[in-house]
Amino acid sequence: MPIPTKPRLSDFTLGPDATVETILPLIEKYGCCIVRGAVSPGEIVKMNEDMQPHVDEAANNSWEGEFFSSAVNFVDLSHEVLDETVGSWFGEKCMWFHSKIVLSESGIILVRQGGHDQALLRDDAVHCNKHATATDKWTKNRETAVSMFLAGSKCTGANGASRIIPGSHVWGPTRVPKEEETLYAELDPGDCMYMVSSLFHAGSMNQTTDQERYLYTAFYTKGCLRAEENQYLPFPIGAVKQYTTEQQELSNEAHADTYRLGYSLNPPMLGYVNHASPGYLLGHKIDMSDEASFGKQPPPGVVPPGVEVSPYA
Ligand SMILES: O=C(O)CCC(=O)C(=O)O
Ligand SMILES: [Fe+2]
Repeated sequence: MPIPTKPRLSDFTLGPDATVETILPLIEKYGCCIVRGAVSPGEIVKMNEDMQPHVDEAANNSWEGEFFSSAVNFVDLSHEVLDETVGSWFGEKCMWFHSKIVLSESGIILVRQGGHDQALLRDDAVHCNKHATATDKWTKNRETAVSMFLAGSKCTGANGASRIIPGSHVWGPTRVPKEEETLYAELDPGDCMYMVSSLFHAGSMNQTTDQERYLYTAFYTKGCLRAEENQYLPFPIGAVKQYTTEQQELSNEAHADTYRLGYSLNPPMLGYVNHASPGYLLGHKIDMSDEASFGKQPPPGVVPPGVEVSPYA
């Protein structure tokens, strides 16, 4: 059902005893759900301590903690929304393929003082999820990913809490996200927000002078959103380098062979390594703006989607 008035956070907030059964109806209606106290304060303190050296270094983001120990709902919810079974004819016999989630991304988003509001976006644009039509009733097959934002610090409108547009997961391609439709997802440490990747949201400016906004993030995507043959594990990077040309000019075409092996970005950042194109591991000079196509004009004949007006305005 479309949402007639602007929702409040409390409309899609649950306590620590939330289960997939109680979370899912809120995801259906709002595209997101906040679980208060999903992770205990003690665990958050320990996670923050463990991460601090890595944050200080800001280079190597790997961390071997038990990230999901309390927030188990996230794994179950992701299975629930994203796992898929397809029946396909093999001659006259129907074969069934069961696809299960894979971890798509994990990290920390730390917003320090200053910065600026990020533009409202749908994360699933990376998977070319077009949402060709708006719908009154959300269904799982609209989604390519599910994310969780776990607060490592207090997240407030002042210090850069994420902005979200509850209900925007059912919008079609012509509906333009407006700032007046957003809510700040205000969280205390240990609170967790689950979100489907069709939901409009954005990071926000930290207007405080003495606080950092600290968010642990993780995404699951469909197990079928990858190449059929794994091109990365069997081939050591030294072998892949053999395919690279000696050309050093700033031309991404020069590396077309290894791009096709997956050592490249799908716009804007799908397939990144350490926030860069994997081509850097092969010693390529990368023109990120070219490869990631940020701000590029559409090709001739492709028109931007039309514009629909917000009912809240
Ligand atoms: O920093 C945030 O609050 C959210 C950022 C985000 O979701 C994004 O960059 O897609
Ligand atoms: Fe995002």
